[in-house]
Amino acid sequence: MESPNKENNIQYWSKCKVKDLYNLPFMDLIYKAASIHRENFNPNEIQVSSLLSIKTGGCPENCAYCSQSAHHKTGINKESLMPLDEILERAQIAKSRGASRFCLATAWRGPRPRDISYLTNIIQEVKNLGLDTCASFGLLEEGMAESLKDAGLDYYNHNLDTTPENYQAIIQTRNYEDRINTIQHIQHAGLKLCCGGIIGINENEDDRAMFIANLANLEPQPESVPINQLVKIQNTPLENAKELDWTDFVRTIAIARITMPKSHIRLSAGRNMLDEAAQGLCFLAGANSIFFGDKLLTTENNEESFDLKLMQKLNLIPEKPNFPE
Ligand code: DTB
Ligand code: SF4
Repeated sequence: MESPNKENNIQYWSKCKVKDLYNLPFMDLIYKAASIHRENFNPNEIQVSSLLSIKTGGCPENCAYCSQSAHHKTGINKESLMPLDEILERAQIAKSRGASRFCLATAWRGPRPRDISYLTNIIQEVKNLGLDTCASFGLLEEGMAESLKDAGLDYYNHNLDTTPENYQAIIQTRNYEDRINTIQHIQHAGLKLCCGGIIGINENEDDRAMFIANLANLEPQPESVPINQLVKIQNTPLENAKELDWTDFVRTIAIARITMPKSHIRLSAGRNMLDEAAQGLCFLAGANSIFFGDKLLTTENNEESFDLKLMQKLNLIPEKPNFPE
């Protein structure tokens, strides 16, 4: 069961405690999560991020859910790095549509030392547009997180992906400890951590509870928590994964909100598989961040016009961007 961490009074979340939450009657769970949400945030505000793949396809990693792995024949081809002016054009458009954060992603295992200088240049230029920046560049070697931080990077996205127990079933080209090492580099460099993972990958309720408990037990807790639902991609090992019921998605959001009360919980990939009402329920259950834009990395997102209408119907307003004074 839960016990306070003596050093800094942070609550430790055991699997059984999180599972008890997960199994609460649905209405009780949503009510609890919504109450915690409004104690910590304005429930009518939503943080808006925009995502761009700046280096697509041909990834040497073999994540079983991914369209960009060179190990699966998905039809997504290896492209070269997107030119800076195109990246900036996309960032400018995202900003004009209300995004406060621009997330740059690359399909590779991690940057090579010689990649750092052009990555830091991209970060500086995007930051100069008045956007918060987030990078999802994979595993980081010693010193890289500091260089990115010095360039003005605000967030680094590095997911726990799934549980340590389930890790090798989903990804064989790296291990859970590799992820933890990079997370430590990110936090030691003073970068904000964006860390979540993916559900709907044949995990069970125990795995979901453990996955959220592991996120909640990170110290400090991640500032941003993307919860992704599997988008089934043809010719990947998970193309026939068992269906995730929408209530399980909402329950996962709710337990993330309860266990990480001060984090932004992001409805990430697979959001467009939920209808308007289910997305609304996720916001009630504590989700307060979205990816906005018709496309994620390679898969479809909610269309912008759909999201604008949804936000209007639910009276949700974008959280103010953090522009420098
Ligand atoms: C995260 O957890 N979700 C984003 C971001 N981090 C980089 C990626 C979503 C990708 C969805 C699949 C695709 O579009 O290819
Ligand atoms: Fe590569 Fe990321 Fe896809 Fe894994 S999820 S195969 S690391 S692009």
